[in-house]
Amino acid sequence: MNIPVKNDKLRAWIREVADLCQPDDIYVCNGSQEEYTSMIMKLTETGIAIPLKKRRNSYLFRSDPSDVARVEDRTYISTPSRDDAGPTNHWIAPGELKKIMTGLYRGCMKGRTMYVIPFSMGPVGSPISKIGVEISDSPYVVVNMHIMTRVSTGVMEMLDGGADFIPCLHSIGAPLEQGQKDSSWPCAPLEKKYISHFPEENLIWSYGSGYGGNALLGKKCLALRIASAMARREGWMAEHMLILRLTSPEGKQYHIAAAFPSACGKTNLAMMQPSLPGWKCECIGDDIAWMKAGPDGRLHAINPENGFFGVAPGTSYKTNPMAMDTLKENVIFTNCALTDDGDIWWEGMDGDEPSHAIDWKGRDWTPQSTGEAAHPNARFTAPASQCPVICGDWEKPEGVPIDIFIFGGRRSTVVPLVYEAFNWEHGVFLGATAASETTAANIGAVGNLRRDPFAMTPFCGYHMGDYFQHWLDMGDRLGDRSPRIFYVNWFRKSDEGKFLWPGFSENSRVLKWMCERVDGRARAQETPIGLLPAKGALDMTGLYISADDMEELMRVDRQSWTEEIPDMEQHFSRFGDRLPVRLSRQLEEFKKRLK
Ligand code: OXD
Ligand code: MN
Repeated sequence: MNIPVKNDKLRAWIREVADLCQPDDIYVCNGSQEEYTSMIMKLTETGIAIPLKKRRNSYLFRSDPSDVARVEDRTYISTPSRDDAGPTNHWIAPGELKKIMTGLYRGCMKGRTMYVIPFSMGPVGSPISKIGVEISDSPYVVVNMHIMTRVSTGVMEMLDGGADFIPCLHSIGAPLEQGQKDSSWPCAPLEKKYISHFPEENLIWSYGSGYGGNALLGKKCLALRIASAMARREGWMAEHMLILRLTSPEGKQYHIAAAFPSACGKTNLAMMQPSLPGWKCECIGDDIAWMKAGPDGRLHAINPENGFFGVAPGTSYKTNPMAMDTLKENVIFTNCALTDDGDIWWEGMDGDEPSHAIDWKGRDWTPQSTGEAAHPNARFTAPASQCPVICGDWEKPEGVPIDIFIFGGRRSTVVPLVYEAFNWEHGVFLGATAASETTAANIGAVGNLRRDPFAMTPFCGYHMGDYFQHWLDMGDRLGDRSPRIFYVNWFRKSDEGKFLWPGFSENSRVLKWMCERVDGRARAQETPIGLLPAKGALDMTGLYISADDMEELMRVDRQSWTEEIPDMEQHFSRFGDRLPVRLSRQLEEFKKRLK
């Protein structure tokens, strides 16, 4: 078989995978518009992609009902020693895992084409970017990778010139026997799904799922799990963070990176439009930040992705108008409902619900139906460049200098609207103990408190205790050029269960206070948990919140915080002797401040 690839390592890997998986064909992707169009045409002809009359060049896909989300229980960090994967990751020894998966991969692409997808995470040629090559037997993966990553002949030229790459092997795990009819979303049963990472070899093997982060391997697998392990080795950071630029009325720019667990409004904040007159917010990324110290000694961030793979339900002109405007054309929708006039629909969209639609399983749906019309994890895949507020510098190879880190979660009680860490080490403590109440998007009972350090629990490619240490080391290295660290909670409720803070564009008031703290202009008051805005320091011009509600939003109740301590201790105890001493000391100091 002639493989049009000059890079020796890549050619050898393609041969090896082809021998194992036995595809009918091999196709090396070039990322062109023609390639995208011809693949979409084929998917449309077979009924797999449904063209949408109301949105130009946009298509709806429906997954198998068993294959609708990331499968954390089948996701492995396979380090030679179990200890190195840590208590937050599933682990199988590399030899054993490779043996199981090699058995599954044998002949798994029979009857299918094997696509070779060369891609760059980050702008092609940026010193922070990395090259990956995904081999996949899913045309749905190819078209999504076209949007979510940079697939191009430029990447192949770099590979031909000898550039190194991260091999990402993916199969849906559904070989076709001769004459066998294909299903519209072939995949393997749950017990055969494996999403495996070999961080010491920079290698990803995924089998059995065609959905999202299980299959688009540039995203969670490469840009977070493998990249976090590389970043630790190489002295940089790969984080589950949005990146935005805020510009003050005077024209001063601030760059903010924020980490929140799922369902806490990350995409909404990334595209937020400030309610405060004269302030401007631009989006650089909505999910992942890669950051390296620049020649100026500051931390510079790039968004390694090229598109948004966002949760559709709940997205509306009210919650995120900029996302809605991003979705007008050139979008892939997955597991949304189809309206009778050829548009998509999901729960929480503006306007009336349709009187009839086809639900995500392809069945008739009316408002009287029992299930949702769109799956709660229905997604849009959209080019980031289409976002009306994408920052002009979002593809700058050197990235943008980060001024502010934000951590947060969803807490109906206890945690105030905003506070600042006393210093970097205390900020790392805040990130390490970050917690959020579970929502319908998480497993387990709704409303349970779950510690999700740095929003990285499902995405850290090594021992979480070592990850905390890496954050401390980065702070030591950055010194007085480190970003300032804040913690926010947009979700505090009154005793009657009403949200106390309006959120969305009003969050600009909180961001403004942070910027003024960076400039040394805003006043703060010291409390046991950190530095809160002093009375009157938060700009409330044009927003009425009663004095009582404001007080509750900012309340630091020693008793409730003291009640959190056992849970924090238990959380820290999971990391054993890999918990940095500096963090156990932080906890002790916190306890003392609460007395
Ligand atoms: C995502 C996630 O899809 O964090 O971004 O689950
Ligand atoms: Mn995410």
